[in-house]
Amino acid sequence: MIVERKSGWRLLIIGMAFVVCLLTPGPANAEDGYRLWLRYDPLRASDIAGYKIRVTALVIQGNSATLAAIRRELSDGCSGLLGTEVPNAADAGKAGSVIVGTPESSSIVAGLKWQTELARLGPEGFRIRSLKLGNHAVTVIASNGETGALYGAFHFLRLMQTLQPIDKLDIAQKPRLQLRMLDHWDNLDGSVERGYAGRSLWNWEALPGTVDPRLRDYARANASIGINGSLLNNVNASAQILTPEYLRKVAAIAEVFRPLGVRVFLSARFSAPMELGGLKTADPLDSAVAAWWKKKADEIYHLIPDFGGFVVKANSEGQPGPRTYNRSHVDGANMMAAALAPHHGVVIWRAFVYDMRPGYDRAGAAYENLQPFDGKFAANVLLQVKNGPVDFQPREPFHPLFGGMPKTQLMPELQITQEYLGFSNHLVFLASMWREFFDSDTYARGPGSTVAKVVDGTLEGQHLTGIAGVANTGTDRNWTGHDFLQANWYAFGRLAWNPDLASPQIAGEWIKMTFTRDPQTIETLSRIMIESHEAVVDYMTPLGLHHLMWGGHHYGPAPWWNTFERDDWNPVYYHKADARGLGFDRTETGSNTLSQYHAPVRKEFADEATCPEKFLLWFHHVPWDYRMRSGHTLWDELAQHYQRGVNWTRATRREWDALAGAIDPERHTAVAKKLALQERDAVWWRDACLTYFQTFSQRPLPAGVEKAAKTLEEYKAKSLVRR
Ligand code: GCW
Repeated sequence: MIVERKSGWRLLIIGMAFVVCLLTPGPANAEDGYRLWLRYDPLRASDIAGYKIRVTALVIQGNSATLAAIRRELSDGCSGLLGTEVPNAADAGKAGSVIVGTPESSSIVAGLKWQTELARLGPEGFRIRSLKLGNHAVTVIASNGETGALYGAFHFLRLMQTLQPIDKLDIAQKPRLQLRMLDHWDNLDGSVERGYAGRSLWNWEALPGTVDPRLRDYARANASIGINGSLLNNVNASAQILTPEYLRKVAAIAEVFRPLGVRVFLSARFSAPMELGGLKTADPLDSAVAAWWKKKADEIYHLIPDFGGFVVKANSEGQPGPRTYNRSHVDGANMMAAALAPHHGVVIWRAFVYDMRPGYDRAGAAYENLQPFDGKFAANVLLQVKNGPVDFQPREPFHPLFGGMPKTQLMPELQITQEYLGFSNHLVFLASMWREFFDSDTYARGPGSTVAKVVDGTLEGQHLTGIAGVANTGTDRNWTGHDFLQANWYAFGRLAWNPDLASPQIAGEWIKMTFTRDPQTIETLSRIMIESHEAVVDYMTPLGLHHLMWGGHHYGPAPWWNTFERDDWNPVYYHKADARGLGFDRTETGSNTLSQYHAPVRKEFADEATCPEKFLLWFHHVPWDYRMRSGHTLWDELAQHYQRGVNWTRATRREWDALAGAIDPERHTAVAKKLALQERDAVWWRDACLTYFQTFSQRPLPAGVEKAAKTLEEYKAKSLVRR
């Protein structure tokens, strides 16, 4: 009997499950994160009412591939969000028509006589206005360029996705930066350097014959946030990418990206003329070398007329470069720039140069190597500088080259992939970190000379501007490994478009488009995201500590590490813990690389009393008993920061668990698993770091800070890498 009853229940459960399956969308719509923030599921009836009368037909005249992409996106987007088919129409004969185009593609747009305004906004800017055509209330999305019209279309969709009114629109926008690029550190064998979301998206073996349809979705996602360039291969480059065989593959990718406004760039190995051309040298002043690059550029542009240009990592971490031939960075960059100039291509020269010298400070190396060349680079060269002077640490002060090279076009390089921030396991919203960077005042031209103004060209009147983000994408179904880290791709694009956007705004938009429109849940998620960066800094590298991570993989803590052949790859080089205290003295009594900043910044950072405590140990070696502003000793405060970081991961897990009913089960479970890893790692960071630093401080842990579960020897024994 019991058995029978059980099977009766089982049948009922199976029956119910079947009904549930019929009612819920099938695998194509499964909440696996694939759709990113471009989810066009129907809005609630109450939200739609105002939209429906404003969006009754799509009027997109003309026939180019970009116009077709606009038509498809708006049709999918509007029909999806409004839960009803929004038809295409040939003319604006209906109230609620949404008209999109350029003065060339659309007679309606041309008839509006917006030429002056559209010219001011440029080919990527757009104007969106609600107006009357005849007797009909319509919406016009116009640009001088089709890419601008595409961006306008995405903006319009975003307004509805984020529940903004669309009845009285009067919007004019243009990107503040010209080159808005994702840099992929993808190798030709499909692996991704510092990639934590699967393999490379480019399937080189299948190309050019087969192009994965996913590449179109990648380009769409980029276009939706205004990203207009993609560096396809690792800056630790193989020359092979420049062979005719590979260039054809690159051209096939470029074909797919082009309608969506994304141009391709390639990392060029400086020694390619030797490896591919059989030359005996890659000396940039050798005429055969220059001729080789010129020919190569011609060949590339023949295949890819809108090719963006080269990114070059030269004389950095073992890569070849002009210094190998006793030539300067300028010699190298300008020689390559001359090859690209006739085609309007650019050279993006990386400033990540830090040849070890005994007793030197790595944080000052890029400035020492590059700053003397200010004003010497050709007009089509940009110098790509990481946000901080060391290397994408959880927190760094801004790089002193920003504000230090007024006559050079500087292009920040941010890292979206989380090499030093817990890979794709840790929830960290990087917009807060980037905000801090953009808002930093360089004082290059007095107060208010923020990094944002250096970068967007307004401070020094630069003509060519740009920004790059090292991508966190891969073949994982949800693109970024962790559902929340899609937000960093999104935030990068939004900030590249407008470096003044506030992080809560970006977080809010993203949450509404990606997870939920429930106000209470938005508030919780937004708070978690905004708090996350400080929390990660707390449990990894508080108070200006940096570079404490394990080995070559950079996951987990190893402050004791001192066995790499290069001093400046060892954590002990950076924290300098001893019986007296902790931190790197970069003031006059130490390396004095603080002198690379302008006087007001230098003065503020040089004095322990005025140095922001978040940078204290970056610039100073501070005694363990030093009194912090809170009144606590350095040691106690350090320990409290570590504990605070751990507490945050626990509180966040609880909050996330409580949202079980508010988030779809698939992504809720996936994120919950990641948060468990994050707590585990935070505890590990706290315990390993404090146990180790305690051997120097010789002080007890303050009240409220938990004791480590293991001995220092045990922490040292094993690195833990989980992806
Ligand atoms: O952050 C470091 C990474 C290297 C990287 C290098 C760089 C591509 O550990 O993996 O190499 O920076 O930016 O060149």
